[in-house]
Amino acid sequence: MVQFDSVLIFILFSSQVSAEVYNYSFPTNFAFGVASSAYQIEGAYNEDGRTDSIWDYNLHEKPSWVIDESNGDVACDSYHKWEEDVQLIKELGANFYRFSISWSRILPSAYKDTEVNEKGVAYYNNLINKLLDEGITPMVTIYHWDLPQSLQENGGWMNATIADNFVFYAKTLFQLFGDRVKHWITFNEPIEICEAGYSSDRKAPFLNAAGVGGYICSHNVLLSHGKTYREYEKLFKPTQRGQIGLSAASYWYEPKENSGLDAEASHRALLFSLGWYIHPLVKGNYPPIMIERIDEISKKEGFAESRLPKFTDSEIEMIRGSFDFIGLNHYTTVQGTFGTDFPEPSAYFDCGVKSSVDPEWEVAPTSSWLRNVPWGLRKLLVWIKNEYGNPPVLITENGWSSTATLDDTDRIRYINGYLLSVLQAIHEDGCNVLGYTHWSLLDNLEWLAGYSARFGLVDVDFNSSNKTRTPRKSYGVYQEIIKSRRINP
Ligand code: GBH
Repeated sequence: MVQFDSVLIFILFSSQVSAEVYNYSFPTNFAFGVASSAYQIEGAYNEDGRTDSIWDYNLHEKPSWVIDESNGDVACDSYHKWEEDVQLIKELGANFYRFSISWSRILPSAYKDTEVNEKGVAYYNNLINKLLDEGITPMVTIYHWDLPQSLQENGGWMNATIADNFVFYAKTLFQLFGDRVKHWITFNEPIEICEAGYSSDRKAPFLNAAGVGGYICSHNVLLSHGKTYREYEKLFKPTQRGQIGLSAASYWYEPKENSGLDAEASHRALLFSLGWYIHPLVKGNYPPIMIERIDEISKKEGFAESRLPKFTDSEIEMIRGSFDFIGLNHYTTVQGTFGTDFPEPSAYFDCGVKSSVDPEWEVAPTSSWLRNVPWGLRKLLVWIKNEYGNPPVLITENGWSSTATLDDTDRIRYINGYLLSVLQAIHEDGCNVLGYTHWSLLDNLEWLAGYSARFGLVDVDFNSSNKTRTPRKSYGVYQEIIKSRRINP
């Protein structure tokens, strides 16, 4: 049986990748990292002057938002256990650590021109300095979904004045840490911040304004990003010489049937998701197909103006080229086909593409949306290359959710497959891929899925008072990949 299984796996696998792929190695300048985010790991939610974010506020108000009614009050307790985290990253051999900074720890009053909280600053200074001491490059996400609640009370990302507050916060970080931090990501996954947070109730602040909220929020996020990039360029880059990008999330959309129609549908879905954010950064404005369709559908629905806000010419100039690298968070693949069976108004109806999955694709035991489809990453990288002129892409997240087991062979299969796919994109397709970041170092608060979906290379015992960390099998495999710079067949 074992024999039979491995033969079968070999046949399945070899239909996707050839044996030569195992001879490829990662280019010398290709970097490996691990990622986390503040609310998901830090805990200490009310310590040392930190104020509430929209996640603290909402999960305290209504714990049932989260499957197991858990929240980030303690999480992995990385606010106290950061030295252990750094040690784990060091032993792993990772080149960089991508983490996010909590806005409400640095600026408890959140708004521009308010006071910096020295204790919050000290926490990140200690972390950054320790990473550098250990030879690990710090990479900072400025905003990973934890908007200070006081700003949400003023409309959050629906209010255009948010840009000034965000730029002030970002400049505060450049001033405080930019002498040592050279890699910045303004926003993690605007589509989740906005579509999930403002068009639906899948993420805080659960605004649920379908077809409207996501577009306004995204517009303000893109303007905030562009302004931040230009301020950095003018005031900090000449001396600090760092790089700024934005991390966009995207599925790969595989045409459901091998037909021109499904290919067109899948292409359109990519423009409406990844293109929503990358198109402005590379070309200055939203994808023309988004503008056309949303304008037309809004009109039919009786809206006086398009639900998609418009950039002015000077805003287009500001946003075009506002990146040093494109951050890509990629987890999985879906199949696309045209469809109109959606509520109106909604971004789904505007896009008009239905998605499904191939039941043959291995599904993650603790995340029903996540399937192991390694070739999807390669196709997505090639799509970006063709669509946007082969910009430098840093894979800022990719990962798998296992059960709490230490023997996570499913995650190992996922990592090997996705990294082989990256090797093919580099060596066979000429894609400009700078590095790979595994999500995540530790098991952590998986938003509304609580602590059940475990994304860590390292297991965290959430029942233990000291949140005991234990490396899984996959930790050793990733360690070996980083060391050998290739995939071991
Ligand atoms: C990332 O988002 C996040 O940046 C990170 O914080 C998170 O922990 C990690 O992924 C793992 O999820 O359940 O059908 O509503 C990845 C993009 C898009 C993946 C929304 C989960 C939920 C699908 N996410 N998706 S559903």
